[in-house]
Parts: sequence; C-alpha cells; structure tokens
Amino acid sequence: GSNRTDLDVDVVIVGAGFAGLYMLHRVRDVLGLRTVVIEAADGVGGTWYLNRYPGARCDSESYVYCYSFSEELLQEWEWSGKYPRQPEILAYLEHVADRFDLLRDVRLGTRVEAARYQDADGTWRVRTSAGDTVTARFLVTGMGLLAAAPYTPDLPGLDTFAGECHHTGRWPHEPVDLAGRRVGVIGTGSTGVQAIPVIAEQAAHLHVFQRSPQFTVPARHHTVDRAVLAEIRADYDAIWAKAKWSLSGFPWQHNGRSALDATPEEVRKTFEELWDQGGFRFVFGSYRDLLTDIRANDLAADFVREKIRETVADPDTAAKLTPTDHPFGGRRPIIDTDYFETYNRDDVTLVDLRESPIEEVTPRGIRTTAGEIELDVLVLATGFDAVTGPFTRIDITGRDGLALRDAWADGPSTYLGLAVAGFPNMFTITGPGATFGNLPVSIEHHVEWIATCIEDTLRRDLAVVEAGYEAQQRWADHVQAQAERIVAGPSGSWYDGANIPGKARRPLFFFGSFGLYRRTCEDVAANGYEGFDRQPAV
Ligand code: NA7
Repeated sequence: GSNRTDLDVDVVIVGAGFAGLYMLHRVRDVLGLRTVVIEAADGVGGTWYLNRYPGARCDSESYVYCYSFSEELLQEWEWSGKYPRQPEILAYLEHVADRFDLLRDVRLGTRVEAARYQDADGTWRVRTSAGDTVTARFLVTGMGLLAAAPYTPDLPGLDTFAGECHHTGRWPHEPVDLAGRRVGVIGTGSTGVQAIPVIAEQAAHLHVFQRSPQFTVPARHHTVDRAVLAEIRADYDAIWAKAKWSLSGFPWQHNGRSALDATPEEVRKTFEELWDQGGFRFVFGSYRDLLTDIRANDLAADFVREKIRETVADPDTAAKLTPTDHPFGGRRPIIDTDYFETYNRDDVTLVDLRESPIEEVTPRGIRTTAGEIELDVLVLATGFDAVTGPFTRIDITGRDGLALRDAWADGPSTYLGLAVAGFPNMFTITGPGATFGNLPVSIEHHVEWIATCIEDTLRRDLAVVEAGYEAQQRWADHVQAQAERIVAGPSGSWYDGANIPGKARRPLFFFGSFGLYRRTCEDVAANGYEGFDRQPAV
C-alpha cells in the first residue's frame, strides 16, 4: 500500500497531535512545501487519541484550549463546557484535520524508528516501521511531552497479575467494564486524580495506592453558558493577546499584589473567591508572589490543607491526603472534580504507600507490608517519561554520527526549546527548555516561529540552520536560573526527571513567563537568527 513508498519531501513531521497537525497546515498550505506527517497511532489527536481512561479531560478552559490561527474555526467550533472531555477534544482535532484537508499527508499507524542527518547532502533520512524511508530537508518533531512515553514502574510480580491491567495512557478503545469489580489505582498525579472519582462511581470497591499526597484545586466544571460564550467570542482578539503574553498561557494575570502585604482576612477572601471560581486561576491568577516567595506560597498551601481537613470526614485519611513535603505548585498543579470528597465513600479505601509500601503484585492483587489486597482490575496512573522520553524512543542521529541519546545523557540541552546543537535543520515543537503551561498556546507559537525560520532559510538559499553550542549553553543557564527563581520550582516530579529512576535531574521547562519567552524568540529571529549557525549551500 501507500505506506510502503519511499518519499522525498521538504519537511517531515513526527506526530499528528496539536503540534504536528498545525505544523503540516503551516508549511504545506502557507509555505507550499512538500510535507509528510508520520504518526504511530491509528488516528490523529496525539495525547487525545491515546488517553481514554475514565474521566479523562482537559484542565485548561476550553475556549483557550484550541487553535487561534483560524478566526472561522474559533467562531464556529462549539465547546460543550468549561473543561472538555477527551472524546470532545479528539473530535475537535479530527475536525481540524478534515477542515484543512490534512489527512492526505499523514501516514497513520507508522512509527518513526530512526532519523539520521546525512552529512554528505544535508538531508534527514527517516526510517519508519513500515520499512520505508522518507528523505527531507527539515525534520520537525511534534511528539508532545508525555503521551508517546508512558511509564510503568518495575513492580515485582506485575506480569503475574491474573486480572486486567491497564496504563491510563494506553487505555483500550473498548470501554473497560468496571461495574461490580474490585479496582486498584496506583498513582495520584493529574491522571489518577481525574480518574479516581469516576472509577469510584463504577467499581464495587476502589483501592487507591498513594505514594505522594498532592495539592489539588477544584475545577468547578459546568456546561457552556451561551451568553458567556457570546461575550468571549466578541472579545477573542483581546483574550488571545492576553494568553500569548501571559505568565503561563491563560488569558488572565495575577492580581499584581503581594500576599505578604495583604491582611489575613484579605488573603482568605481572595483564596476563597478563586477556589470558588475553580481551576488554574487559583494558581496563576492569585498573588504575584505565590510561586516565588515561600511565605506567600505557605499561605496558599495552608489554605488547601485546611480545605482537605474540612472535606475529608475521617481525620486519619485526611492527614494521609495532606501534602507536607513540597510547596504548593512545586509539582504540576492538579485540577479535580470531587477528588477529596471521593474518600468519604464507603467503597473507597486509601492505601498509604509511605506507611505500607508495595512488596509485590500477586496473581490476585497487590501485597503491601500490611497484607494482600485482592483486585480484579489494576489501573496504572503512573505517569510518563516526560519531555525527553518521546525523543529517546527514536534513534535520532545528527552531525558526525552524534546520537541525541548521548548528547542528552546528562539531561537535555536545547536552544529556546526549539533546536539542538549538532542537529542541523531539525526543530522541536515543545522541546525541553521551552515554556510549560496551556500547551496549545505554546504549540502555535513554536509552529509559527519554526515555519518562519524555515521560510527564511529557504528564501536566503541557505543549506543549513543549526543551533550554536554557545547559544545553547546560555539558554541552559537561563533555564536553570528561571527554575531557581520559583520557590515551588522542580521538587521531585516529572518536571525535572525525578519520577523516572535513574533519569538525569534537570529542569525540563523554561519557568519564565510565556511573554518573556515569546519576546526572546522574536528578538532572536529579528536579529538574523542570533545564536544559530547558518550555512550557505555549497
Ligand atoms: P504523574 O504526575 O507523573 O503521576 C504519577 C503518579 O504515579 C504519582 O502519584 C506517582 O507517585 C505514582 N507512581 C509512580 N511510580 C510509582 C511507584 N513505583 N509506586 C507507587 N506510585 C508510583 O503522571 P500523570 O499521568 O498523573 O500526569 C502527567 C501529566 O499529564 C500531568 O501532569 C498533566 O500535565 C497531564 P509519586 O508522586 O512519584 O510519589
């Protein structure tokens, strides 16, 4: 079939999620370049194709968790509510693929196994699981941060479990029937916290295996109010301008004040209001020093701890659910619906793995130091080899045979999160060292920046554009300094590689603001792609 044809194109893109789909549209339809997207899954959508676990939904608000590049698309698409569920976001991305006629240049069900830069002619040669080769001038990666690299811990006996076992990031397409069954969930990150209340509704009994308690903020999901939607639509330009230049990709700011200058009553009132509004506003729309001054941070952390105590009826369970070992926002903030409330159910049991660690998985269930718990279904909400995992699963080789895995052995280095020294004509959408926040906003920016750089390279008839080592080192120092500014900076989670045993610890994101990052990228381009080596054709 057509999947087995060797191909010669201008641009090869890896991944057909939010990033790859827009990249294809941009370089094919705006620049007129011959382009192909290679996608391992059998459908487009990336994260939203793969993450089908019960309760999977977005925790950015729908009206900014989408593309902004097409005014018609923005005005016509109807989100059903504040936080879309996975099937709705997948339907959106399928609609985009259809609307812009993207599928004809996407090879589905095909995995990129290797990508090798050819020093001799300056092209990339990409080998796929279909056994064919794609040759391209430019390689653009759009594998995302997480979904391509699920992480399953090496639990003794896991493969002896006789019941059903699923990682949330590879949930079956056929719904898993949990009714009347004894279910165990390992993991209480964003995924576990979303899934647990929904699974509890279905299962006969749910055991939650928690290693680290977490701060989480209520989502306050609601269906769309037509009047509010009309207001938002009328104001789209201003909303997107705000999101693009904001701290973290959302169309609002902190309140400009220090929590330390406010009276305890004012602080409480502010927190209560944001808690009632729900979602990321509590994290990013609060006091300006919430994430940069530990004293301000403690006020928020104590507020959430008090909410846990108020919500969870059993004081012993409440204590186990209360985080005391990391600052608020020091790990990826979690947004929930009825998470703490779920522990008031008779058919839900919290197992504190700090008190009674897992000894082994048995054919019948999980044995902790406190005894065996029998399970019919085991759910692994154990996360991802984030940010670098999607890259290291591919054999990527740059100039002079340099393997990306070797270049990144002590942690990843990039220039702007967009390019890597030693890897000419390769661009990374949401690569390590780029901003993290409301991702579609990051993605659109990266895609547009990369497309403009490719256009400029071609217009000047250059053969090579490549991040310089010095610029890359300066960026790494900048990333490190920004991470240290944040009191709640990486503290033992996937943000800095700590969730994977043996993985190098390094901040994986630029924790400065989206606005600062955008300005830096614009300056680099305006100054003739400062920091890049650009070589003319020989
Ligand atoms: P996370 O946030 O990495 O959470 C993984 C969870 O799994 C976390 O609670 C871990 O505990 C737990 N875990 C991992 N390994 C083990 C072992 N060996 N034993 C017990 N528990 C374990 O992944 P998510 O999928 O929830 O979220 C990823 C991102 O997806 C999220 O931040 C959003 O951006 C979307 P730990 O905290 O390490 O003690």
